[in-house]
Amino acid sequence: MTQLTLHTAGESHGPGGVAILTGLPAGLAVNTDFINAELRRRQGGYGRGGRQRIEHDHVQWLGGVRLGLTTGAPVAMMVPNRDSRLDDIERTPPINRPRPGHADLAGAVKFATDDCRNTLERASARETAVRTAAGALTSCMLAELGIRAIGYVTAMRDIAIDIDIAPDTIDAVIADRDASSMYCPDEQATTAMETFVRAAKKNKDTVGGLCRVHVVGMPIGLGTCMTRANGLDARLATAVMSIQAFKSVEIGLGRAAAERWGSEVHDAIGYDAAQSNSRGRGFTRDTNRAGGIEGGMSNGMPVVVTGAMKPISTLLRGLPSVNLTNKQSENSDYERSDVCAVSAASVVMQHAVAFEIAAAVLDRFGGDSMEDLIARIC
Ligand code: EPS
Repeated sequence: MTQLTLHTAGESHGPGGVAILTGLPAGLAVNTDFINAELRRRQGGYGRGGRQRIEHDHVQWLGGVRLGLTTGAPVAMMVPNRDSRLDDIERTPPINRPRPGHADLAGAVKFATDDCRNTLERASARETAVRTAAGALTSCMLAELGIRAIGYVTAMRDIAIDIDIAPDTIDAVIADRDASSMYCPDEQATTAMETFVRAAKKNKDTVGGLCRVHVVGMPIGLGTCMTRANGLDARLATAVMSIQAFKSVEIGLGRAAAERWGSEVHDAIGYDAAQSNSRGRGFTRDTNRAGGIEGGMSNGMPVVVTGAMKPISTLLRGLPSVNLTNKQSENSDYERSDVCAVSAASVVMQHAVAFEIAAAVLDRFGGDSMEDLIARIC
């Protein structure tokens, strides 16, 4: 059994995004319809830009899948781009005025060029399309194990919701989320968030927000306390911070825990023998301020992760910048973009978290086939 790994390649305006997943067990039913539905969700959300009217994102299987099942070989997949023009210098010209907040300037200096184009082509959030497809495939594996993740928008500027999600309520929250143009499972908050997006558009500005992912059905002991870099919290933090435009990540109460007494933070432990055969082994908590992780390991409660997405770096109004060809002050270049992509980010984050949970499940229980894995998980 090899460790679950993911590598992606591909540029925003190249032929497409490709991903190679190694370590998935054989015999996993590949739910292509679910994966394509998640790709369409990633393209949606109030405030998305013109690219999403061009692309019809869907996954193409290139390896490791046969007759609808994984074979145990590396799984290769592609999300093709309709807007493919990487070598067309007229339609994909140099970018010499870096956008503050994007990878443009640091990339130009790092790769010793005054053209930010190659940097932005790879740094673009377009890469999250194939990353979402790969994560959604691992969500298919988790679903067969009774583990489910839900991602949604939980806050924007001074609007915030705070909800608990359990295995018997997740479907209702998914329904509320999917009824929202902002992917926020609260009608009033959705309306208020839409107002912020309209204000940003009117002011030729952009807006970010907070995304939250809950994972229910969690076994105890995923991750480790023995090598802290492999702690489940450490791995989830890395996964969320790897998503374009994310600037912070919190587990459970997160930063708020630092502002409270210990007696107001730590989740008291109970026991109910009637639940001893459940995933939580009968141990109960009345609160979940730890966000389902203690000492780098899952404790059987839902994992709760919150990520902060900064506003998109490409502003219609531009921002003060420098022309790299002559170092003269000029406003930043404008590239087609979104006003708000926080809804899309909640989809990307859901499947980035799912990928790490799947990796931790395979680390703890292993199994070259789904049959082995299902027999072992507890
Ligand atoms: C995106 C694709 C990109 C952007 C956006 C999101 O496509 P294009 O650059 O051709 O418009 O619309 O990415 C950014 C704004 C960015 O700065 O990364 C996507 O598919 O999510």
